[in-house]
Amino acid sequence: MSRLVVYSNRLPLGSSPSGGLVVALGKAMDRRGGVWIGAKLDEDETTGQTLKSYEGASFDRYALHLPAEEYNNYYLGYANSVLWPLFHGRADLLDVADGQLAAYTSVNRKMAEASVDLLEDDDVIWIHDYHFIPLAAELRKLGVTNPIGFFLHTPFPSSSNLHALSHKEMLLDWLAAYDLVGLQTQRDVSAMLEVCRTIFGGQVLSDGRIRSQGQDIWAASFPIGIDVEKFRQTAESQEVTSPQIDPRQKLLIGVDRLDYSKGLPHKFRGFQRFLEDQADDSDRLTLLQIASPTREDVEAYQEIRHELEQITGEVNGEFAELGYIPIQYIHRAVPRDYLAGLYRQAAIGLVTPLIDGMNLVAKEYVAAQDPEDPGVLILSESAGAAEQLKCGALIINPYDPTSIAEAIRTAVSISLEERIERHQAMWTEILKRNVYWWTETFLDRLNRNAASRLSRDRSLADLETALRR
Ligand code: GDG
Repeated sequence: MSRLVVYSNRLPLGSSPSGGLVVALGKAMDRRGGVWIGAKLDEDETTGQTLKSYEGASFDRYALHLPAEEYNNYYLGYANSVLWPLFHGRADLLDVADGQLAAYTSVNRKMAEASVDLLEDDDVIWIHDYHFIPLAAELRKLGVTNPIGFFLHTPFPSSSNLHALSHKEMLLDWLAAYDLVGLQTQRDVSAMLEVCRTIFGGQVLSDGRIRSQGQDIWAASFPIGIDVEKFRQTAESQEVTSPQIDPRQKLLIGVDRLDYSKGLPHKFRGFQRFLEDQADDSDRLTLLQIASPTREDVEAYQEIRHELEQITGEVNGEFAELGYIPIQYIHRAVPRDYLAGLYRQAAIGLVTPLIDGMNLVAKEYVAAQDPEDPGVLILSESAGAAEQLKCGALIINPYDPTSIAEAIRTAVSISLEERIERHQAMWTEILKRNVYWWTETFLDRLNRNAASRLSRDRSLADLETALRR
């Protein structure tokens, strides 16, 4: 088996809680081994742009250390104040400033230059997420001919959103340098086709490639998954050790990074509507929301935090009683094992992003349930996970508080038989397409695409030689 070399901005260094990318990829790397290369703010600014190795994992880890100004322009700037809002349909939150794009492209170039000597001839390279879209093009410039795949963890932007991006034509050159572009869902594949057609004048070839302005992009959807069995075991074993919830209260659980794409204020408003409409309080429902801090140096994230604190105060002020607090809002990360146990105790999983590439929390909630007495998943139609989990989840429109309130009402009244049926359907789906399925199907397709590129290149070279003779 070829060695796998993975690139992503974030590395699993154990210092702070992980987002979805690190959680999923960490599982795949633990099982398969290989090399994982990330980027990092050089806190003491002594190491410059060197690639520093980190021992202590079952795979090799390296981080490109970047000086503060460049890191901030690349990470907080272009990646998280331009690409992230744009890819999540929030062109209104774009915060464009001089130097961001230059830092983004130069970090990608430096990453290629700093890591190229680590690469071996039969390595398979897998680059992750919007921080490193140009990386394959930079590696190709340095003569790398290995299979290179890309996976976008966010949604692919619609053409109307992409219009807001200056220099958008670069995206085509960047994506065309890959042998495979992996997207989360069919929705994203359709968005990419639309962008290629309307912005780049492209068309789909008979073998599925998208050809635009003489360049080809291979794209397909590979819904990311979790280690379902392992998560179920953790949830089972945590049933007793994670913090116990008052059994007289039914628990709704929400677990999200405190990001504006996750629809947290909308979730709270939906719960507020449910409380307002509740005819009697025979069912005491508590919403436990774990909202781990993220990207706090970006202004839009400070605003969402204030908004959420304000709504929490409003709802609790109106509906709390002695011994009952409707919303428990925790702006802190909790240990992963505890999370698993909390999911299992919760009668309802409330996942309401306004838009989300996939949403692993929805899958974790399903995996953690007791199959003989499972809870109900309420899921936004705009989460990528809805494509797979609509078979068992109650699907809501996150913009409509009434839709959320009605789903909560339905969830508390669903019979045990129906809960088991819904859970079984979702369980079967997440088990079939778990995180290992995701890795293997992506890499298998990547290797096949790269082999056909190399054979096309060889035929072309042979033809040229023959013509020259
Ligand atoms: C991106 C895409 C896509 C959350 N709070 C805590 C904690 N978490 C863990 C969850 C879950 C992960 O973080 C979050 O994953 P999501 O998928 O829900 O969301 P993003 O971080 O936005 O991930 C997303 C994903 O990449 C993978 O492709 O699904 O659409 O946006 O695993 O459990 N973990 C711990 N404490 C917390 O407080 N330990």
